[in-house]
Amino acid sequence: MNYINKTDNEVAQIIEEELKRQENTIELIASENIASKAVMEAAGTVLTNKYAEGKPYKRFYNGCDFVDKIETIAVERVKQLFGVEHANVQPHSGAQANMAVFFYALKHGDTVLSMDLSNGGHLSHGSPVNFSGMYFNIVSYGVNEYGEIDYDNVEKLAIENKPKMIICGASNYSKIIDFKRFKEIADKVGAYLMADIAHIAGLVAGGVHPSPVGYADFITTTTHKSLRGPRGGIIMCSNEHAAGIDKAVFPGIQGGPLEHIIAAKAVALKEALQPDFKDYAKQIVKNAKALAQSLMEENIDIVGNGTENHVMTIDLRKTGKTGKDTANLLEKIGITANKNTVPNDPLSPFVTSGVRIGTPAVTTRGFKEDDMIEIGKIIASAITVWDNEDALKNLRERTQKLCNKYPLYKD
Ligand code: DSN
Repeated sequence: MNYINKTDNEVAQIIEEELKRQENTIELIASENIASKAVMEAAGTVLTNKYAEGKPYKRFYNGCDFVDKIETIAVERVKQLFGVEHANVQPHSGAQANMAVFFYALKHGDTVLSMDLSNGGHLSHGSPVNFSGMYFNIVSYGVNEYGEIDYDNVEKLAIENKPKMIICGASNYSKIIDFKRFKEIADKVGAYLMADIAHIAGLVAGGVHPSPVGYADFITTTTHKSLRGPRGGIIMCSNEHAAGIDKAVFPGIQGGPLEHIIAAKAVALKEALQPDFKDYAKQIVKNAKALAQSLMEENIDIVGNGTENHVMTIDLRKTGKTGKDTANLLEKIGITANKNTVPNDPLSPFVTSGVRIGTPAVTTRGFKEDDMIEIGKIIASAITVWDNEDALKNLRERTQKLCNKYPLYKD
């Protein structure tokens, strides 16, 4: 921070405050993680100075020798980690990765079958307020009261609506996704299958969630969730679609790639290729199961009665509390999470009856099952004591104790 301090003390101080917030908070936002110092170092390098429109060794600018090497390493590592034929590491985000697939695979007005946002889907899978919902004909599937995809219903909707593309993969889904079943449905109606594995990419890489490779025509992901890299996106596909996907990313929807972020992606991918990343992925799931169990033992409902991956949704309906108020309350006692709708939520997405929680970030920090049991008890107590300031103070002390036990960064 030496340089920022000298140039812009105002911003430097706010970054310091954010660091303290992260150090002193239990991060349960299911889509967040804690990137390594190596990843952050790569993101903060001279590579930010470089324009490199185009693909490695086929650029529109000179001076790309070194960014070519770095981008090639990143691509090769994606191929190795996920076992895919082709990867494009240039998408600036998961939404951009999804947009590029839409741009390549579809024409304006084509029909897409995807999971509804309020049932766990993503904004860029067809929400009416997103480009995907504005320019394409979206047919949605949801989850049943147990929080599970009803595959028979997906098949029925596919047969009725003949989509050009089916999207699987979610922002809030706590069950294993049956990619094979999705592929069978897509084949039945001649649709492309896109799997957005942004949330579960680290679990797929670590071997604790089945892979969509071999089933999905296009696989998109972010790099900053369970994969634990810098903020960004990746698209994977077979060689058949490689040239078209690359063209859709550039010049289709993006200009110059962020080569400093691509370097950080390469570093994160190297970390994910190490044997201990498999242990990390396993621990994410163990921690999530322990947290769900602890909450349910404390009489807190969880959508689907548990989780099979890294994420779950607290169902607050019987408590009379809203997701919005509960997430705000948790923040007060040092736990960050986000309000989220539950299946058939009677409340609006701005209020909600649920809170989504997940374990990738706390697992990076070193939390184990016993700590998750304690977090479950703290959350349940908070919902019970609600506005009892003394009791909340005591809960804040308990979350601080956990934060002190596991420093955000060890050195
Ligand atoms: N993917 C969303 C989330 O899960 O938080 C953000 O776009």
